[in-house]
Amino acid sequence: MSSKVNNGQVQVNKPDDVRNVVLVGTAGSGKTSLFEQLLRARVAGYRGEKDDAERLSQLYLASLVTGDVFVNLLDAPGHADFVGELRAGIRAADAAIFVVSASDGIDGAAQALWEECAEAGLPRVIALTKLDAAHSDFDTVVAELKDKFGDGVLPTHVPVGSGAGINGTVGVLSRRFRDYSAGGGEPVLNEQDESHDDLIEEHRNALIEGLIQEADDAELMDSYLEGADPGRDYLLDDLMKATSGANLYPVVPVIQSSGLGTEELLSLIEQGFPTPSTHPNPTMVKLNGDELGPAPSDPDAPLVAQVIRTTTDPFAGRLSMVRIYSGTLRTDDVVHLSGHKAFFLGLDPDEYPDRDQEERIGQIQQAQGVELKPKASAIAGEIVMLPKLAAAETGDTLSAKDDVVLIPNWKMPAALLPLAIKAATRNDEDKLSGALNRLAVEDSTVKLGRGASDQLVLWTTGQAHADLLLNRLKDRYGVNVEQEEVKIALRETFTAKATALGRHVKQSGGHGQYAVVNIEVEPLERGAGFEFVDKVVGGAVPRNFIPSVEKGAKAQLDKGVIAGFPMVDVRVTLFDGKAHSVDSSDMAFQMAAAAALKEAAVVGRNVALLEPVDLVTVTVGEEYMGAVMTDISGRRGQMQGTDTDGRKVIISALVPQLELSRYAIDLRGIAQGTGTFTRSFHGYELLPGNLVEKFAKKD
Ligand SMILES: Nc1nc2c(ncn2[C@@H]2O[C@H](COP(=O)(O)OP(=O)(O)OP(=O)(O)O)[C@@H](O)[C@H]2O)c(=O)[nH]1
Ligand SMILES: [Mg+2]
Repeated sequence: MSSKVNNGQVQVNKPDDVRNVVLVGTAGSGKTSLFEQLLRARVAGYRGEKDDAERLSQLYLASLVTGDVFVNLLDAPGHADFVGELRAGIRAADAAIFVVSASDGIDGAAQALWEECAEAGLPRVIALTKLDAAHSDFDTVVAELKDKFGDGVLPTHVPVGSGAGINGTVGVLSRRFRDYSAGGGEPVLNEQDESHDDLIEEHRNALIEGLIQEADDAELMDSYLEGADPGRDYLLDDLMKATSGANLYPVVPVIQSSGLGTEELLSLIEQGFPTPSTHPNPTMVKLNGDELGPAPSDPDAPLVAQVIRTTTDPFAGRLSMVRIYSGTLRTDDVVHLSGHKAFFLGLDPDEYPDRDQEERIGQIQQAQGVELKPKASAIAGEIVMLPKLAAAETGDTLSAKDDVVLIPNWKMPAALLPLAIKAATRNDEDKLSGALNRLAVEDSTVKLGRGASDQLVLWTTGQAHADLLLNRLKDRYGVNVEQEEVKIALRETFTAKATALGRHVKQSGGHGQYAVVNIEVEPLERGAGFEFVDKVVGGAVPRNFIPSVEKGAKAQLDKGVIAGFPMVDVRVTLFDGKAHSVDSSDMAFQMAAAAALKEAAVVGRNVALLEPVDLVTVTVGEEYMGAVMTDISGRRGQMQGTDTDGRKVIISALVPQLELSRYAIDLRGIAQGTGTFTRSFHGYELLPGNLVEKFAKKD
C-alpha cells in the first residue's frame, strides 16, 4: 500500500502521470463523503473540509497522489439544479466514479446521469455506498444495477459480512481479503484467503465471462472452457483494459465510517482508468465551424484548453478552473481566448455575442490536496487554476495565438424557473446591475431578463439555484434584494361592440378646453393590434384634431383601460364629435378620446383580459405520461399531441403562463426528476371570466 505522499514534491512530466476523475451521482448518494475518504487516505495531515452552500452547489477540485500517478479529483454536486456543474466535471475528467447509494437504489435521476456519462464516453467505476445502512443488500443492488445499466456492470470486490457487520472486501479476481475492521481507513491485506471463496464464486464466473467477451480473447476462452482458471495477472490486465474502454463497469463496495473500498478504488484509478492520452479529447473546431478532430494530448502541440468553471470573488477577482487538452501553458503566456456559445448551443447571438481576444496568463496554480500551489507551467492532461484572467468565462476556449481553435461548449441546463427581484434600497439599486453581471460570468446557466412592467427576472434552474443566487448577491456582493411575485404580461381587449361619448370640457375663466368625441369600439381578431378609422362627416371634429383623437386613444390603450395592461386587438372608429372655435386643442381632443374609451369599457359586459399562452413540450418516461397529462389539464392546458422517443414520450400542450411559474419545480415531483421541458411563447388567449376579477382594477 502506498504511504501518504506530500503532494508538493510530485511533478507531472507527461500526460500519462495524470488521472482526472469526477465523482458523479444523485443528490446525497455519498460523493463528498467518498471524496473526503479518498483524500484522507493519501493526503498527509488532511482533516476534511467543511460543507457550505457554495461547496454543495459547485464542482470542487482537489488532488492526491497514489502510486506514481497524480489524481485530480472533482467532486460534483448531485442536485438536479446544478447539473451544469456536473457536465463541466464530465468534460474535464477522463473517467468517473459513479456513486450509487445501496440504501436508495437507482431512480430516474441516476439513470439520466448514467446516460450523461455514456454520451461523453466516460469510463466508470460504480462505488456502492451506504452498504452499512439497514436494508442495504449488495446482491440486490447489483442485480438492479445490471437491470438498469446493462450486463457490463460487474462487481470486482464483494463485501464480507452484512449491514453494519461488513468488515472488509474480497477481490473477485485476486481472492485477496482486505480487512477494514481496525478502522482509520487502513486495511489489513490477507492474500489468498480461502475462507471467503464461496462469497465470490458466483461473481467470479460472471466477471471472467464478461472479460473474455470484452477482450474477444479466443485463447482465454478455450482455456476457460476447458476448466483452467486463467492467471490473475492476465485477467487483471483485461479488466483494466475493459474498464478503461468504458465497456465494463466494476462495482466496488464503499462504507464511509470504516473507509472500506478506499484502497480498491484507488488501485482501479491508478491501473484501470484511462490517462489523458488514452481517453479521447473533445473535438477541435475552427473559427469557421469546420471540425478538426480531437485535440492531441501532446505537451508539444499548440495550446488547447477550456475554462471548466469560474468563480468571482469581490476582492480576489476571477479564478478559472482550466483543463488543458493540448500543449503547455506557461506563466505570462499571452493566449487567444474564444467564447462562441451561441454557435455551439444554438443560442441567441444577441444575448451571447461571440468573444475573441487576447488573454494574458498570470499565475498558474495546481491543487495539491485541497490547497492551491503556484507552478511555472502545466501540460496537456492537467487541470489547473488560473487567477485573475481578465475576460475568461466558463466554457471558453484558450488556444495558441497563432493557432486558434474552439472546443465545443457542453450543454447547459435549461433555466426555466423565474425569480423576480427588486433592489431593497436605493443603495442596493446602484450595486445590483454590477453584481448581476458578475453572477452571470461565473454561472452561465442563469439568464437575466425583464418581465411584465419591466420587472427584473432571473431565470434559474430550480429553487436551490435561486436560493444560491440570492445568497451570493447578499453575501458576496452585499446587495439586498426582495423577491416579488412574477408578473405575467396580461393584455386587455374588447369582446363586443360599444359606442361611447368622451368629453373634455373646462370653460371657467381664461383659456378653456373643449373637445367632445363619439366613438365606436369593436373587437378585432387576435394579433390584429390597433386600428383607427375616421368616419367624421361635415367637420364635426376639425381635420387637424383627428390625429389628436387617434393619439389620445392609442395612449390610453397602451396604458390599459380596466386593469393597467395594454389593450389590444381593437378598432376605434371616430364617427362624431364637437369642437369650439377658440377652446378646442390637440390636448383636449386627446383627453376626450381617452375618456371615451374608459366610458366604452364595462367590466363584465364587453371587456376581457388576455393571457399569454406558451407551447410547452414535456419529455418524460412513459410511466409518467398519465400523471403529466393530468397535471397539465389542471393548469388549464390544452393538449396538442404526443410523440415517442425511445422509452420516452414527448407531450405538447398549450399552457397559460400564469400556470407555469413553478412548473420547473413541479415537474420534477411529478416525474421524479426524469422530466425535462421547453416552453416558447405561442400567443394570447382569453383569460377565463372567473379569473378576471383578480386583475381588474376598480376605480
Ligand atoms: N451509513 C452511511 N452513510 C453514508 C455513507 N456515505 C455517505 N453517507 C451519508 O450520506 C449523506 C450524504 O452524503 P454526501 O457525501 O454529502 O453525499 P453527496 O453525494 O456528496 O451529496 P450531494 O453533494 O448533495 O449530491 C451524509 O449524511 C453522509 O454521512 C455510508 O457509506 N454509509
Ligand atoms: Mg456532495
